[in-house]
Amino acid sequence: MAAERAHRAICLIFLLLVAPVAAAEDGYDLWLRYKPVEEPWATRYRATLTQLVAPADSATLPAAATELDRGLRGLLGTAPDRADRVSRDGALVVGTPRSLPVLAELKLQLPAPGSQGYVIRSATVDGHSVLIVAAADDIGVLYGAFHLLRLMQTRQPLERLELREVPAIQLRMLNHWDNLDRSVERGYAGQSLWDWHKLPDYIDPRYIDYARANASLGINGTVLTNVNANAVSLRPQYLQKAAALAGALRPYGIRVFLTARFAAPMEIGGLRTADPADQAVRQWWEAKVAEIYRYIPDFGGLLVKANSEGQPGPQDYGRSHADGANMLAAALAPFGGVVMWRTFVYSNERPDDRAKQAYNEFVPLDGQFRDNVLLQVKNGAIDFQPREPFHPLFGAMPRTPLMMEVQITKEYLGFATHLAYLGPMYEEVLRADTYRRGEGSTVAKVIDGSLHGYRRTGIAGVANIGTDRNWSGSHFDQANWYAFGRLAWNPALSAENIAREWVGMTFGNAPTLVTRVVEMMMKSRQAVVDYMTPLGLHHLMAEGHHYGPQPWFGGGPRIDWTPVYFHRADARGIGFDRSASGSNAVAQYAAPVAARFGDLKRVPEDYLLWFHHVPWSYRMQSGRTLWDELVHRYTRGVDVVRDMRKEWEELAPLVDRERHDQVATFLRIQEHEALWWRDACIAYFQSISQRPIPPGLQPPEHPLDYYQALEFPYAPGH
Ligand code: GCV
Repeated sequence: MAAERAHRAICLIFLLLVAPVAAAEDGYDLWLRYKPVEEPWATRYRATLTQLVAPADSATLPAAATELDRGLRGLLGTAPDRADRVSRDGALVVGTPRSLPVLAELKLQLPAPGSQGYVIRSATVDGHSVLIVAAADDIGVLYGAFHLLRLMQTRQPLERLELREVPAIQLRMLNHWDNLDRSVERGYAGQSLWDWHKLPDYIDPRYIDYARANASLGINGTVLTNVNANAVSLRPQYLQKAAALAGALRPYGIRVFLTARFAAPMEIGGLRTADPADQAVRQWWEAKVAEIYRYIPDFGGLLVKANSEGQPGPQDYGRSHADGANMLAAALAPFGGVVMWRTFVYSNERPDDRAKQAYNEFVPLDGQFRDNVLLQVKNGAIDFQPREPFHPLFGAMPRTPLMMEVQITKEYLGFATHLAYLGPMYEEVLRADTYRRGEGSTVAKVIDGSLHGYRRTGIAGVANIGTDRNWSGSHFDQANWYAFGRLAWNPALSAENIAREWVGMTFGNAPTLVTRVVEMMMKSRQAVVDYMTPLGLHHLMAEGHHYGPQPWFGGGPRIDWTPVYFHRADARGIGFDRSASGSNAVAQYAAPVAARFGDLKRVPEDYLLWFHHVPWSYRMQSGRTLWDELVHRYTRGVDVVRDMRKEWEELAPLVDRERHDQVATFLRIQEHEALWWRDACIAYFQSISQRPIPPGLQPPEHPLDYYQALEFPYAPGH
């Protein structure tokens, strides 16, 4: 340990001597900074990129050529000469066989048209060795151009390349929970990017940079409006505005989607019902959808939250979710649009475990949806908690395409200030094994369609993007947007490699910097789990705004919105019994998974209190009692944040001052809040367990009533 520290210190001193002093940056450029490449890479790259042959005869190809020009200019100081045909070794040839006939002659075996894939490979053209970025469709060329730039930004060799990329998932979506008044539900990065008031006339240049960032990851769809939908967004005035946004995003391969408020036929259509069985309602939607397509010919479709948390839906009329979804799907089908129908439904009135309700509601409907409907399922059965076991719906609906929804915004992981890299969380759920078709039936295989042969596939991330100069509210939260996009393209990528890429592109490629920042990132999400909701605890956050801990809260309008409903702590123990002796939610999983989760001895400790009510005296794998382990985990979480602060301080010479300062300040906030979470939760649970703080660990700084008295009436994100 000491030797490792000494080695790190020596590396750091060495870097201090050789590293150029980083100039201040505000984070606006995201991972597309294109800062000058150092030697020997610069010379090497220049030799491989002597000429740019990139015809620009469509809307998207110029975007690719412009990005390459911009990127190469930044990375290499000058962009290679533009030419119509290859005349030198080292030409970069970029296009489709249609735009560049020489690419057709090369018989490149490009990914199929419509697949959005591309190749990057070395070849010989007219006797010259060249580098080719080619695709069957223009959008593949743009994706390939970004890939090439990424290789350079992360200092990868360009010689003898043979890359072929095809996205694993068709719809790679951002969901903006943005309201028409520019507030953002659970958004912590300023206002909504969409300046509805100035649209359609004013196209903020940020829309283009937003599109570039998304295209660099392969994100190809955006839902502009909140799932808690406002029917006004479907009025012509707003459709015109959405059309202007669609026009700005189109060259970057991003299609626009909207949310549909189920009661819109009543609220803006003057009808007396929104019953999907009513002919007038069906006609209203048909006309509305046709109208949308007049404004936005390549409109993607509608995302719907229905009969959930107060939103209207088909059940208001005694109809099923399938009836509601199919009505909209029928209207969209002639235009090629899809319905993404959310499965996030639960009812307070139903006495059943909230975790079971989506499965109970939707599994009986498997096979009843039209073929342009996808069900959008959250990663876990409750609600984007710091750690949830995978949603039991994955694998349980073989005849209905399920897409996955994750949060990129950190509603439950510390808003914008806490450093929590979500790559490992996404990876965890994607790799989770549903066992629905034997071992290896991972969630990734469900959503990429390979497990059940889905014809349509999708994944959605609830965006963390706003008007903040750095887009995401904090520099490190950009990594979550990045990781989501990269995994949406290829769910098999590793979160750690993605972090490495991102750090290189965002902060720089100095090996010490990359290694140490990646280490911080990789432990950061587990730290949040530990100081907020260790051992499978969940939903302990404050009511309403969700800022900070409130495990004692048991009031409010709905029991299933209260922490006491979820942790069930009593004198005997703590945890939600979802085993066969409790709500039996485990039975919703395939038998091998149910057997593991349902058995106190076999359940992974990370999910222990999610599935079991466990005595305080229960002996854990560490040999400690459950109570002692709980206090240890809470403490461990805070300790990791303290370590991250120290590590970040040591990296100051390698990061520009402006970004370093902000991260350092946010880490200070995080340490303070992590301690608050720890102490408040321990103080409360101790009042129930009546057990002493384990020797060597600090008791909470304040008595329980101090934490209970804290109020945050204007906490953001409502
Ligand atoms: C859009 C959670 C959030 C809500 C959100 C809801 C959903 O309950 O707190 O703000 O509403 O999830 O996903 O629909």
